[in-house]
Amino acid sequence: MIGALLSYTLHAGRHFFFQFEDTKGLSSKLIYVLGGILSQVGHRVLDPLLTKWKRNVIGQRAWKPGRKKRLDAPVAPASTPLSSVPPSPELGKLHLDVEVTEADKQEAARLKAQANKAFTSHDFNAAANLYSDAIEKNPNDSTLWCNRAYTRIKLEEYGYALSDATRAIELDPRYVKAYYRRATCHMQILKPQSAVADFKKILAIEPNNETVRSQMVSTQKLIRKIEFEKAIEVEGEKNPVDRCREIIVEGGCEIDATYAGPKLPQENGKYYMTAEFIQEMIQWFKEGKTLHKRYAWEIVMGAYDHFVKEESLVNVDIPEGVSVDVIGDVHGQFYDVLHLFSLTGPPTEKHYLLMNGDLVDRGSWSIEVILLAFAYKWLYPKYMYLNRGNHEAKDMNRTYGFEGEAKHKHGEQAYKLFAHVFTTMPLATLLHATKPPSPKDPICILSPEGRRRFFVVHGGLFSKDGVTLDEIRKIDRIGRQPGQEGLMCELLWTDPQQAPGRGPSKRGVGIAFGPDVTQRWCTLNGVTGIIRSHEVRQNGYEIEHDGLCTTVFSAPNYVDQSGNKGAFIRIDATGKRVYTQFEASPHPPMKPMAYVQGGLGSLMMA
Ligand SMILES: [Mn+2]
Repeated sequence: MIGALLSYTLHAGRHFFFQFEDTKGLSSKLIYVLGGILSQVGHRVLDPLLTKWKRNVIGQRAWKPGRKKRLDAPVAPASTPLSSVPPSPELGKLHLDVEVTEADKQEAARLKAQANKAFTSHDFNAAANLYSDAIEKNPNDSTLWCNRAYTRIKLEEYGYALSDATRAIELDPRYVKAYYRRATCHMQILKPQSAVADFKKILAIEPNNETVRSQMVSTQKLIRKIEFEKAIEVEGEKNPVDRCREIIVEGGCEIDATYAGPKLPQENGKYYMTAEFIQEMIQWFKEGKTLHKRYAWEIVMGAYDHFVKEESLVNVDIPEGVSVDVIGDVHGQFYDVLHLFSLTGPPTEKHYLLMNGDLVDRGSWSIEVILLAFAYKWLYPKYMYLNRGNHEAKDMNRTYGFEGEAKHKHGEQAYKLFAHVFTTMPLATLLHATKPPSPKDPICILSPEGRRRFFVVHGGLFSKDGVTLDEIRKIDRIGRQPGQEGLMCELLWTDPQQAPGRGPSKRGVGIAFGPDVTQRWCTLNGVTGIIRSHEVRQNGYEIEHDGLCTTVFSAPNYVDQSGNKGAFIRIDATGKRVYTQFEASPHPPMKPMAYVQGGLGSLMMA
């Protein structure tokens, strides 16, 4: 125990010294060097002890979310999430003086070449596995760690990637690319201050690296902006919906004569939505044009009026003769959404649509996608449903493009309106079959009325057992951001894992939940299965946790490089599920994240 504490203190100490180094000056440099030496000694002496202690005392005990997470720390084998990527080997095996035979070095080099090839052909899962095999053979090679970090960035496993990049830096403290990868991870998990620290390290090694210098300056600007916005929030700004209505009453947002796009009809001085307008709007969008700002506001407020009436968990019955299509992340891929809607059909009284969050960010037609979805919500509130995703959130929109795009296309106030209305979107939807399952169907968990029902949510389940549907229904969501913990954060952020129990998140936010967690939760709540999105799946969908947890993802060839299919799930009145896959559609030549502010798009695309 004492050993563990000491090692931890030294580790923390070194982090402190690393921070210290950023504030120039000889004395701090000296302290930093001393800190480094102390920490290395500490690691060498204490780590074997620590590892031993962990094996003996902790054994196979599962990781618990309450325990402090250390992204760069080793994790006991039973606690690591089995995602697409195997976990990092334990720290105990990774001392810097590991003896590697010539034969192992050669084998590692061979595996690395294969991994590089897989990476180039965008098979990131295969690449990550091959780098892991190479690391097994030669854990002293910092390039293997750095390359695997990059691969894991591509897989959006930023928590894992951060730990790999840190390892590469430990092996080679002058490894510029490793600092760059780590800075990327820090940006992705919304820790720009830490990214700046890494940029500074790079500039200390390469003072003439202008790309990094300009990225650092942009990031520092971003930090100031975040602080400025926080200050305003504290002062308490008016609800953006009320503010927009005020501006409209004051005549501050009228349609000018030069506007040549589709026009919303009016009755008694109030705009209303029609199916014809939606068709004209789609056509207008395909011509690369934007709606008048006023119409954008009206559509967002039209959807808002329905969202605010919905509970945080929405109940939707599927009557006889009706089906519901569940759609996963679409991430601003408007041309794929048009293709998808041609497969699902529009929402009607016989056919509902449920979009399961992450409609915006990444793709550069996020405005087109969200306005289309909101227009349908306004027109058909009982046939069109939307759940909030982790990207319907301010901090994500700032980083992943939607904020920049919304301001570019419709201005500052429109973005504020979107940001607020996102907080009114429900967090989950419970789809109830109204007919009993056929006696021939396999036995499954049923509702108290003996019907199949599905819990549809963007991320997944919780860091604790026993959460009831009622608790979810009562979550106070309006005006709130998901944050870093709590039920709302977990609904929007968590991922399933193959190993039982719970594990740390590969993303660095939320947790991972195992098949037993899903089983217990579904049994407790009489839920036949969870349908969630949030993660790319090569086939567009994947049935996991013994059929109780299904992932559906609807952005084919995600960010123009994942090569995955998209899918949607159709559910009928008996709760039968049918899966449909689709391929990516061509789109005009515009890159994902084109609107990320301050020229940070290239960094975020890494
Ligand atoms: Mn997501």
